[in-house]
Amino acid sequence: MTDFPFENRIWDSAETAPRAELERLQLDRLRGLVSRLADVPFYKNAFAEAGTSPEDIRSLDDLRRLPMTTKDDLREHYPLGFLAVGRDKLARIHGSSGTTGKPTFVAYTAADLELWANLCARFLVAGGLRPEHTAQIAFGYGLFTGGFGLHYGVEKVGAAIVPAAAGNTQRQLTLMCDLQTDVLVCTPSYALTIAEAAAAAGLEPRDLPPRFGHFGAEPWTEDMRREIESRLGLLAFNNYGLSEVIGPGVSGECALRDGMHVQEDHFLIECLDPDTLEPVAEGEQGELVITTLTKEAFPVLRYRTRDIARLDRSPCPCGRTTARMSRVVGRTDDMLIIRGVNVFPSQIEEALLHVEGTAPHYMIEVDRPGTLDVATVRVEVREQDFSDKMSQMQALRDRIDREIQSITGIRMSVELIEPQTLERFVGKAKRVIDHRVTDSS
Ligand code: DLL
Repeated sequence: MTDFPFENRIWDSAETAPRAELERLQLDRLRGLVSRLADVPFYKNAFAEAGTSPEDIRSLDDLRRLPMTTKDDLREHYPLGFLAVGRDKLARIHGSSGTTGKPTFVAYTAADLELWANLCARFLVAGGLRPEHTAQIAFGYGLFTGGFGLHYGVEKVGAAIVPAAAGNTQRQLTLMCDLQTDVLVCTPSYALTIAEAAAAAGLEPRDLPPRFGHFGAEPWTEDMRREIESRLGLLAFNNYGLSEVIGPGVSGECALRDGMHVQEDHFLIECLDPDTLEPVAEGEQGELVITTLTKEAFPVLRYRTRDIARLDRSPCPCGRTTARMSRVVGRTDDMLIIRGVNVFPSQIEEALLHVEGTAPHYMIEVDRPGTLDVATVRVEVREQDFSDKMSQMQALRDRIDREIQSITGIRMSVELIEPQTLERFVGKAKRVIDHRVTDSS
């Protein structure tokens, strides 16, 4: 018997459909999607070039014959060249945060918004949200899909919402304590910022009302989960999504927190080698490529997410039959190649969290002063561990140095800095400065 930390509630019976039934539904929906896409100029051309037509889709394996979509394709059809319905059918337009270049826009019909709310409700309920709860949403409300996406998901479950939005951390604490919010929704890095502000205000984890946290929108590690849980005194759940696909709601953890259940009745997910674009072996790490099966306004076919993760199709004791994706270890465009070795920022985070005495606040800077790459990790020392004694600080630096080397395989220069000196984040954290890229562009 599996022990659940709380009642294992399922929002929608579709989440537990037998795999054969699910796959029949997927095939049916894929065929419908391909016919709808034949009216979108980009796909019409891509189908013609690839010589495929909707009639060619006889099994789910035929997906592999269909063309892919990239972020650049969306950019080239800026602002709304991918619309599959008339403007009169639109109910909402969101934008991708895009750190480089123009933003990309994504659109929703009323039916898409209803679907989105239900998909968010599924993972929220799986992660403990109940109608009697009050949820504090500390995501940005705006073009970013985090705020509104989670807002309507919580509303769908029937819980009360405090739409706090991101920022004003002192006020987040006041709202949390005065309104006794049960659930906190934000990015993991903002959860940490809130935890730090709570400690500075003399609040103990047990003084903080939230018992559940739903965090997503950026990579984080298992160690970071433990850190957030112990500092905020809650159970932390991971959820994943991206605006081009729908926003939050693509996948999320159940009470067992052993991978995020992908909502496969609405999204086909592939895990491919990013270089060869061939499927990786089951359980291996690869780039996630997602097809939206049911979205009306802005469907995408085989969208290359650039997110690196693993898929697990083994049954989960919670009863959901859907595949589970691992944490995202990083993005193909976040991956640093330092002296030929591939390093993800999440590996540095993992190393730092293994070393007692450092705060999980860090910045990675990469440069190439001559012909060799030099990576510097600046990391804050915890208040209580900061010391004027050179020998103590040197020993701490050596421990970090060894841990980074053992996890990444390469040496980096480690700089210890005083507590509270690095930037704090209210949305997605930005922890890498790569001068090799910025200085040459
Ligand atoms: O971040 C949607 C979202 C909002 C997801 C709120 C979860 C909660 P974008 O701004 O388009 O959309 O960014 C999408 O963020 O491709 C991943 O690289 C990253 N990401 C999202 N969730 C996770 C997660 C939203 N749980 C990009 N773990 C994605 C790791 C995540 N990375």
